[in-house]
This record gives sequence, structure tokens and C-alpha cells, in this order.
Amino acid sequence: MSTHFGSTQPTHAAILEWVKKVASLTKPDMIFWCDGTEGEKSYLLSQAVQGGVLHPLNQKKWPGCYYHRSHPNDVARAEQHTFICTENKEEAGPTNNWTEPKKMYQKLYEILQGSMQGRTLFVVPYLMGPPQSTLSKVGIELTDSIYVVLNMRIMTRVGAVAYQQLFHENGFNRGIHSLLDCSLDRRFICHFPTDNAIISVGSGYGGNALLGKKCLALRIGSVLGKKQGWLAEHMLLLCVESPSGEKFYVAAAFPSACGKTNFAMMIPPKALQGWTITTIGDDIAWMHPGSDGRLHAINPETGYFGVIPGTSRQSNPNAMRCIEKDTLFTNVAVTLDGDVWWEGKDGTPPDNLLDWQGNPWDPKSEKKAAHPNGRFTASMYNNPMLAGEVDNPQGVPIDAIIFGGRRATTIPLVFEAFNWIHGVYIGSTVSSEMTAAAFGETGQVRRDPMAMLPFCGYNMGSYFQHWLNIGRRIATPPRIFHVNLFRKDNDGNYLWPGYSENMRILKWVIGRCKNSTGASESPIGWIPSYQDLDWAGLSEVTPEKFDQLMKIDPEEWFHELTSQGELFMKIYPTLPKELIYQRELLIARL
Ligand code: GTP
Ligand code: SPV
Ligand code: MN
Repeated sequence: MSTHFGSTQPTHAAILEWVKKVASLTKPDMIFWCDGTEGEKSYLLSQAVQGGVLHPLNQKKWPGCYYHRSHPNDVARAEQHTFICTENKEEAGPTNNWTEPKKMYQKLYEILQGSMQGRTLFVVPYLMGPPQSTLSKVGIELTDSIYVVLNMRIMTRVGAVAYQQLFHENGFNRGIHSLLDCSLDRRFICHFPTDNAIISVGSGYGGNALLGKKCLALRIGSVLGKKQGWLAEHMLLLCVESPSGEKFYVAAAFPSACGKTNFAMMIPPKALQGWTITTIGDDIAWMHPGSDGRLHAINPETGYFGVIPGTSRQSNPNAMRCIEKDTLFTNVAVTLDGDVWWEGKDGTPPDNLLDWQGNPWDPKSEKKAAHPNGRFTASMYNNPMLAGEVDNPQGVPIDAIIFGGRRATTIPLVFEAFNWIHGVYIGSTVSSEMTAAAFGETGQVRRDPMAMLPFCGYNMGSYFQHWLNIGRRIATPPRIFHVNLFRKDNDGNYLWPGYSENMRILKWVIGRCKNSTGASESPIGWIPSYQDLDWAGLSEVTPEKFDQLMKIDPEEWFHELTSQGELFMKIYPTLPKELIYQRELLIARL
């Protein structure tokens, strides 16, 4: 077994010993210590191209960009194969798959036995969060996937910066990832919160394999947050600057593929002159009560692993600028001369396209050219509207939290919680139609509390309690809102134009935070009247259409309450009584 040492070597005995142990189990041909440098990047890229894992795109059109095609059964998060391994099943709770740690370790060690033979074991030290921030966390991922390494280098801070943040020998998350042959019966994404450890096998897909992201930053993170008094959330973070130069910070939780990246990179419509939005994060927020009585948030990541279909100069110009260079494209369609295409991209599809599986694509066929969950991996530093605050070790103080879901019916465009407890209730009852971001039947409505159903590393009821407790610890809590950007008319068309027009919702939200915008009381919360929103330059949403968007139909809400009740029954033993009370109040108001 040969070893390649990068420019930085850890001196920590715990790391060296652990790597040695994993190597003797998995038996790689080579151990490669990553240092995160540019020199390393060109070497890794050439290796990935040589090995057929990446294909260079046309470098004139797409400088520094590469294309990756995954195994056809490895295109999304695999919730069925995701486990929280705690001593007691109750700790994981009824919304997570559970297996006892000892049993799972045994199974995984058997699978990992010799699994890296003929391959390279990459040691990836990474930092989640800004350097020098007390809120940041260190992880080390051992992986045999060069694609994972190249993605981690974009999504996290890799190299010496991670070792520098290690304040004691064992203060890092241990992640092991092995691709195996991508067969479903040997796919396990397992979390061991007690050991601060993750083992993921059988999938190379982002959320299953980039262990800093959903595994550490959310599942393990949420458990740490519960213990240490902070929140690890599936939220975008943005800064809104008003024409007078006042800044507001907003966090928003929408389920997977329900609009976080687009919302975080929104460009306000021309008619709303003087408003600017800058992006802090597009997927994950770590939020801590600060000594000033406010909730402060950081984005632990450094890149965007974004849904590519639907991304265009029309819908998300900032994302298009962001992916112009140094981007990895996964499961999109390609041309023979190294151009890429996907559904919803500007213009007509080029001739002679190969679909995401490499087959010639017939534009007249029903088949999609790009996979609906095709993704780009791009550095946030390429975002022309990146917020200056993004590397701030203290994070930013949050003014508003917005929950949302993808619902064709029932849920109005926007409403505001009466107070923090009511807001927690609203978050706990978020629901959404399922999307291609996870395996399963897309379109089916499911409860997805705080957009964290697949990501909460412990019992959901205790998680709600934790939210209530955090509220008690902050003197000035953020206001809480709920949006539904996806309500449809009877013909199945979206009622709301969305994308940049979402600024109109955000402006109302900011107005509420400043106590300067009107709202009326409704059974479900404070709601805007037509005149409370700024309609400059937008005539397509007439007062009649707005009524449809905001309609609260008692019949539909009866079904909604039944479905909420099903979730509450499922987690009843740990469900805070405050939330049951909130539900009863809502029933009474309706
Ligand atoms: P994850 O990365 O899976 O967490 O997804 P996300 O929440 O960041 O969602 P993203 O912004 O990538 O959007 C997912 C899909 O919804 C894309 O196809 C978008 O084009 C579409 N979308 C985003 N915002 C809007 C909107 O305001 N209206 C409509 N109709 N579609 C939207
Ligand atoms: C999501 O599914 O919420 C994503 C994509 O952001 S992944 O990182 O794969 O989880
Ligand atoms: Mn996400």
C-alpha cells in the first residue's frame, strides 16, 4: 500500500491511528491525504478524467467544468437506506430508520472488508463553517470516490484549515464512505451520533456521500445542537438590503427541491428599485442564540449542490453566472462537442444530444434529456451576489424565519405566525409534495416538519421541544412565516409567478419585521390583503388571482388537520403539549 502525503500532514495521533485502522479493513492500493490546494485539484481532475469518472466539457464554453454520469440507480437521496443508530430506538424516534449501533457496525465492517481493493482511499479533512468561528465543526471523510473528493473540495473548506480548527484530538467527525458497486441491497447511510461517526456505503450521490452535508451538518448536527443549545436546520440564508440601506437577514426552510437555492439567489424585479438580495447559504443553517438575545446563523458550506433542471438566465441568472466555470455537472444531457443541456435551460435543445444515461435523445420523445434531479456543484465564491457576511465567524442575526412547502392546494401564498410557539407549530406541520430529490413517489403529499423529516437525527417530538426551548432563550426571536409558492389553479397552472417575483413576499415579510406593513388576522395567522403587497410592474396577479392564492377553504383545512393529526399521533409520546394546544386553537378558530 503506497501513501501520498499532501502539503499538510496532521500530527494528531487519533487521526493517524483511525486512518490506519480503516485502511487495514478496506485494503486500498493507495492512501491519498488531501490538502485542498490548487495543485492537488489539477492532479485529481486528471485522475478522474483518466478513470472515466469525469468528462471534460468544451473548455472554451465551460472553462474548468466537468461532466459526471452516475450509476442509473444512484440519482437521489435514499431515505429507505438511511439509518440513525442509537442505543435505544426511542432516541431515533418513529420518523427515522433505526438499528442498534453494534449490529450495524458489524454489518458495515463486513461490507467494508477489502472494499477499497484496487482503489485509492482519500483522506479528506474538512471544515464546516467559517475559519476561526466557534460555531464551525471539523470532519474527516475517508472515501474511495474521487468524485466525492472533488465535490467536497467545492462544498466545504478542505485542507490545513480543518486541522487548524481541531482543538482537541477527538474533536472531529469520523466519516467513512465506500462506493462499492452501487447495488441497492448494499446501500446504507448510517449515523452514529454517540460516536460522532458516519458510515455510508453503496451510493455516490451528493446527500448520501458528501458526508459534511446532510449527514454531518444536519443529522449529526441536529443531535449536537440539541445537546449544546443550538439549531441545525435545512435552511437557506440571505441578506435583504432596503433602498435606504437597512439590512435584514432571513432564513428559510423548504423541503428538498422546493426552491431554497432559487430563493437564496433571487434578483428583485426591476420595478422594486433599490432592493438587493445577497446570498449567505442555499441549503443549511446553523443557528445559535447570541449574547445579544438574537438568533445568529452561519452557513457551514462553501458551495451549492443545486437542482439543475429549471435553471436558466430567466429563472436564476445568478446561478447561471455561478456555474459558468469550475463546475461539476451531474446527470445532465451532453452534446458530442462538450456542451450541456437540461430541461428548462434557455433556448432550444442542441441537435444530437445524449441523455443523462448516454443514449441518443429524441426531442419528440416523452423521456427527459437530463435527470429531474440532475445537479450542479459550484463554488459559492462564483456567485456574483454572494453576501459579504458569508465568512463572518459570528454569523448574522436572523430577523425572519420562513417555512414553506410545495402544495397545489390548501396552503395560502403567505401567512405569519402569531408568536414563536405558533410559529413552531406552523413549522412542525409543514407538508410538501415529494420531489425527485429523494427516491419515492413524486407528487405525493407528506408531512415534512421544518423540512427536516429526512434530516433530523433524533426524535421529532424532542426536536419540536428543542425549538420551543430555544425560543425561551432569545429575547428578540425572529418572526416566523409560511409560504407556498406552488399553489395551482383548477387547470394545474401555477397561480404565482415565483422566482424574482418572490421579492414581493419578502418585502411584506420585512415590512412585518419593521412593524411597517399591514396584515389582517385569519384563523391560520396574519395574512396580507392585496394592498399590503407591492405590485409595481406586475399586472398578472390580479386581486381575483390573489384571492385564489390566499384562499383558506375550511373543507380543505379539515383534511389538512386530519393529516397533521396523523403525524402528531405517530410522535405522540414526545410531542410537546403546547403544539397539541396550538392545533386545538386552530380548530376552534377555523
Ligand atoms: P434542494 O437542493 O433539493 O434542497 O432543493 P432547493 O430547495 O434548493 O430547490 P431549488 O431552488 O433548486 O428548486 C427546485 C425546483 O423548483 C427547480 O426546478 C426550480 O426551478 C423550481 N422552483 C424554484 N423556485 C420556484 C418558484 O418560485 N416557483 C416555481 N414555480 N418553481 C420554483
Ligand atoms: C436535498 O435533497 O435536500 C439536497 C440535495 O439539498 S442533497 O445534498 O443530495 O441532499
Ligand atoms: Mn437540500
